[in-house]
Parts: sequence; structure tokens; C-alpha cells
Amino acid sequence: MKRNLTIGTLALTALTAMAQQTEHRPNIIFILSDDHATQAISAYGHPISELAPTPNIDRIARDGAIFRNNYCANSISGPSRASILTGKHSHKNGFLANWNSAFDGSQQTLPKILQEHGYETALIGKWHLISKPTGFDHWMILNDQGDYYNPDFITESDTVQYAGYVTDLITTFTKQWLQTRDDDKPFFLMMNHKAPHRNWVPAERHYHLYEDVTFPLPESYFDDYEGRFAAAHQEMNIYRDMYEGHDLKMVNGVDSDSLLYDPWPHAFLGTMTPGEQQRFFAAYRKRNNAFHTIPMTEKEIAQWKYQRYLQDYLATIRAVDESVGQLLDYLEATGLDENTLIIYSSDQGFYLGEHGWFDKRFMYEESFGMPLLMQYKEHIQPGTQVEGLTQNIDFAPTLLDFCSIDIPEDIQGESFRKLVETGRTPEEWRNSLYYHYYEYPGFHSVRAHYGIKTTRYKLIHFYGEQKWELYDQQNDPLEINNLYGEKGTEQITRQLKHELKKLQATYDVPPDHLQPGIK
Ligand code: SGN
Ligand code: CA
Repeated sequence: MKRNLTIGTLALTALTAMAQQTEHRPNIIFILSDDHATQAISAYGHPISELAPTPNIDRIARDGAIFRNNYCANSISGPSRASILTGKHSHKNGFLANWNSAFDGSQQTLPKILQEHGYETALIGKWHLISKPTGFDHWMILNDQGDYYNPDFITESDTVQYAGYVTDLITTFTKQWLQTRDDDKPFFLMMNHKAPHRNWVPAERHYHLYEDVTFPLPESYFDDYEGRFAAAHQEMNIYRDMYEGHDLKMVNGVDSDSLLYDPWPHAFLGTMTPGEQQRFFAAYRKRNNAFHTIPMTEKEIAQWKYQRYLQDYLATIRAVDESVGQLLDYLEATGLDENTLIIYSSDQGFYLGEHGWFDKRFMYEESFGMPLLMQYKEHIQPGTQVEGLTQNIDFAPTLLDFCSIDIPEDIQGESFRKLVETGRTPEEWRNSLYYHYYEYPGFHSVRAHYGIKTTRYKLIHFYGEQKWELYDQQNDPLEINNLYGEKGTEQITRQLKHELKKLQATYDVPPDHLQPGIK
């Protein structure tokens, strides 16, 4: 029954609404982008984001909270999404790496619990868990990573290719669902953007957005990786490993419309119409011609590649920011913002040239960290700063807590509702986090590792190679000086190893997960 209410049902609806309000049954909108680094959200204040601001995403922080120390459990798409859905570490939800055959959709998840408690649930955009979504009344997902131009969307009944730019289409479908949902029920909606995932193709209207902007080169761009075995052996270096055509949109000569190396042309230019392809090459022509006419040293080419990478990566974020703006405007115009909890996050962080890298996976700050902004009027004070250590396994229990739903015992995360409501971290809140990355051998060759982070220190074990790393983040925020084995660090190393073992016991990590070879 929608909108045709009789007097009797009106009264009933009002009563239900009142009961729901006292029970705190907010609507929830979860906006999840893909590979969005905190360095590229202006609310976090990084110099890069000052040149490419995100005013709409920042609205969530301004009207609500920003989390300063939020991290993922396993810095890669499928596993992070699985942790968000289940509130559990990878070894418990079974999705260890993107190589997993499928997410076990029969297990308990946040949308399923909400559904059982009367919520209408919907998912639009990137899913990336291979099996069909469960727990969603409505879903419309991209095929695997999805395409930037004219992408396919899969539903229960069919697969349809839509004309348009992926971020804009996801926004349109999200707004359409909001307009047609069952407004007798509270809702849980996930809007999962593809952007700013590789290969960073901006919307046409944003091709030129940052072409004249020079972004600050990170201090560690030409890192020598001394004392860090795994860092020295990765394959995610901007100037060594990026594909010049696919990633950097470089062409093979002056006025050429032929890309340099692009291993997957079907998934990039292949989904554009001939007109879109033409406008794409035209937009990059001036800069690509300059590259072929101005002589450059190897070092200058490495710097040029950094600029091209950032210009494109950040331009794809502009469309995401516009999408968030449209959604917030819609919520405000309809009054839905009053009782809707809005979250903005990304499946993991990302390197924007730190250590010379793109991609993620490592337990170093840029990829271990995840942006987290949260707005819920009357419950979260505008401008709240959360400093406590939080993690993606906490999202599900926190949301259940806000909805006054009991948190199942087997959920491993903790509700951080108190932290965000008060802006203070209680004494008894955790002071360390557990991390575990499995995907090796794999794309980008990042060695498997687990580790512990406290407010000051980080201890990482690359267990296949038996290499340890220890960082004092207070004195070495860039994580360049591996202190492991250095004189004077014996005591802190012993303490951290002890605490790490305790975390592995608490989270019930099976012994075979602490050795290489697990699949
Ligand atoms: C693709 C990317 C990789 C990326 C993985 C995982 N290559 O394979 O660079 O690490 O996805 O990313 S691409 O050129 O095909 O985009 S994740 O965010 O989905 O985990
Ligand atoms: Ca990702």
C-alpha cells in the first residue's frame, strides 16, 4: 500500500512512525566508492585535495562526523566489501582475496538482518563478490569491475547495457529507487560507485578539469625501499608498472589516435561509441602532443606520469562528488535527511604516488586507511571528529546499534556509536587493530602479510618471506624507516608480538592462515 492511505491507516502509520522513532529506526544510505584515498577528500585536508576539492562529500563531514583513524581489515575490494557486509575478518567470512570463487551469500549479513527487522534494502553499483547478491530486495550491479562508459548492469532477471557514464548512471538509478521504494518501511540503500578505480577515465565534461594543475609530488615518490623487502618487490609503481595506454592515455606519436600499451581495449575504448572515442582522443591531444615534442629525462617522464595519473584519478572523483551532492540535495528537498544516516566510505585507501605507487594492498597508512564520514542529524553533532581506532568490521554492528537491533554474538567488530555520538573515545575502547592481506601470488605482487597497529606503532609480518617490519608512526609518519631488529626496539617489539598473538586468538585466526599457501 503506497500513498493511498485511509484515515485509519494514517493513524496507524503515524503510530508506527512514532514507535520507530523512539526505537531509532533511521534509514541508512551507504555510499561506497572504489579506491578513494583520504588524500583525495578535501575534508581530510591533504594538499592534493586542496587542489581538487570535494565540496559535496565534505558536506557529510561538516554536518556530521569525520573519522581520523579508520582502517580496513584487508585492503582489497572483495574482502573489504565482505567485511563490511558481515562485520567479520576475512578468515571468518571466507572471502580472503579477489581470487575467491564466490562470496558465501547464505551467511548472515547486515542487509539480511535489517531485512528481518522490516527494512527495505537495495544495492546499486559495484558488487564484486562474484555470487549473486543476497539480502537485497532490489539490486542492480555492475559486471565485475564495471566499465566507465556505457556499462552493463545485471539484475535478477537480465543484463542490460545503458548509455552513459557509469557514475551518473549509478546516481540516476539510485534516485529512481528512492522515488519508487515502499515508503512505509525504513530503508537501507547501498550506492556503490566504480570510480575512482583504475583505469581512471573521467566523464567527458571533466576531461580538461585538472589539465593545467600541477599536483605536489609526494616526498617518497622516488623511494629506494631500503630495509623493506616487500616494498622493493611489488609491481605497482607509477613509472615502472603503469600501462602507458590503458592507464596513462598515452599515444604513440604526435596527433596519434592510437594508444600505447592497453591490455584490455574491449573494456576501455571498446565500450565507447565512435563519437566518444573521438572526443576522448581530442581531449588529450594537446597534452599528448606536448609529451612527444618536449624532450624529457627519465626522471621528468616519471614526474609527468604522476601528473597525468592524478589529473585523471581526481577528475573521476569530481563526478562522484557531484553524485553525492545530488543525493544530499534530494534528501534535503524531501526532508528525508532528518531521519537518514548517511555514510561515505571506500573499500580501501589508495596510493597517490607515495613510495612511487598506485594501487593498495599494503598495511601502510595510505592503503590500510579508509575514508569514513557519517551524518545523522540530531544524533551526530556537526563537525564531530572521531580519533579512536575504527575498522570496516565495525560498520555493521554500529549500524545495527543505531537501528536498535541486537548485535549478533558472532560479529567481530564493535559498535562505535558512542564514539561518534559523543566525539570522545571511551577508556575501554580498543587500542590496537588486526590486519591480514592474503592475495599473493597475485596482481601487483604484494606479499601476503598480517600485522598490528596501535595508536603509535605498527608491526607487520610478511610471513611467506619471514620478514618483519616495525614503524614508529610518531617519528616516521611516511613509514620509511623499518626499525625491526634495531637496538632499543626489543621491548616494544616483544609487546607488539604478544599483542598480535592475542588479537589472532581473539579473532580466532586458524593456524594455517598464518603460513603461506592458503587459498
Ligand atoms: C584490477 C586492476 C588492478 C587492481 C585490481 C583489484 N587492474 O585488476 O590494478 O589492483 O583490479 O582492484 S585494471 O587495469 O584491470 O583495472 S579492486 O579494487 O577491485 O580490489
Ligand atoms: Ca577497490
